[in-house]
Amino acid sequence: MPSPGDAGPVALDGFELRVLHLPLVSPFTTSFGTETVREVIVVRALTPDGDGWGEIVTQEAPLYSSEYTQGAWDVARRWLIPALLDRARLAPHDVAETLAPFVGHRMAKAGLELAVLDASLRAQGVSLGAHLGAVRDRIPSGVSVGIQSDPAALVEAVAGYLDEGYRRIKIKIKPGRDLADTAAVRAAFGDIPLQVDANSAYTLADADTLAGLDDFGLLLIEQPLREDDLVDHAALARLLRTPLCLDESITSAKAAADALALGAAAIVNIKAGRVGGHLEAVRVHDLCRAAGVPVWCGGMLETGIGRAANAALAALPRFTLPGDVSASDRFYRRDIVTDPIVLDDGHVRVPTGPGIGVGIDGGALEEFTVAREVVRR
Ligand code: OSB
Ligand code: MG
Repeated sequence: MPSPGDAGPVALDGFELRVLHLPLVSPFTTSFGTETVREVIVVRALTPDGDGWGEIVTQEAPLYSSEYTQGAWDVARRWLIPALLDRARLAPHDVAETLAPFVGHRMAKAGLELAVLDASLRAQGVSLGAHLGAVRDRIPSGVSVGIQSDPAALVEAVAGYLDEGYRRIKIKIKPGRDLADTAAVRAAFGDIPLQVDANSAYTLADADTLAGLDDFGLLLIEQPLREDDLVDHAALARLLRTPLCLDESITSAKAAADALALGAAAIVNIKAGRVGGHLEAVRVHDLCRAAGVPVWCGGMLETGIGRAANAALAALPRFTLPGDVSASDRFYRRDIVTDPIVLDDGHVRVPTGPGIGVGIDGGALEEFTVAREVVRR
């Protein structure tokens, strides 16, 4: 059922998919591995009234989630896109429902939905921020810092980001690289807004180590346990003073409601890709807002396309903590948009142009494309 705020339908001629390889300015190491190149899928919705752009935020390997580039590529071209092209006209709010019979593959669905949403909003001259309910024109910017060779190198990396003006530091941790790394950052920089992200690297048996993090006055501990471990997260939460925040576990608004009901999270990281799209992300936001739970906007090393869309999402009212919406140059020397997001006084601007509000740099897009396919109706 359409509601008054819904974006109008588009006539879909087809979709273009591209796999991009973007070199990172420095390696990014998490508990699940090191990346030096960002592999990502860019989606272009083709309509008679203009193109729309989206990004499928999968990574090359299924290490953060079960989704990965070639799986997303296959399910998009074999199943998801044909289902969307079956509809003569399609409104953005009908994308998720049309794709609902296909289990999982939320990042692939989110990238397709964003492309349709962008095409629709560009045709209507409405910005994504305005459409989603943004209440700010700029947002405070946090940065996610990968695991470095040792705590001294981590301190040096964090110093650089603080100098640039980032308003909140998140450091990645894993077993053996947790307490000393966190202590080093606290000792070097005092009372800065600081949080840690474990990307599911621990079990409940590590509760004593994780309780050791209570000494550092962190804003939160992000996803210490596995994606499915909601009950264990709830048990862990009772053993810690530091608030637990879930990332991987929050795969939908329903999953968020369940996590909150269980006491598995006091704070929620919202990523549109992980929950199947920006419209579902707004539903996660709305239910957290109703429950009095703070949220912040996570990131997946997005290109300028997904980064612009993240900035729009992060401008909603309950995004009260700085998110991982950093400047494009934190990851990339050259972006694929004409107006990459920059850091200004520790903030990033919420785009105001139609749709995601950024233009595509065709030359850069070509430079980084390693595979391309067009699926037409
Ligand atoms: O867990 O938040 C995460 C990057 C890839 C996969 C998972 C995560 C991350 C980050 C980087 O932390 C966030 C960013 O885009 O800046
Ligand atoms: Mg995370």
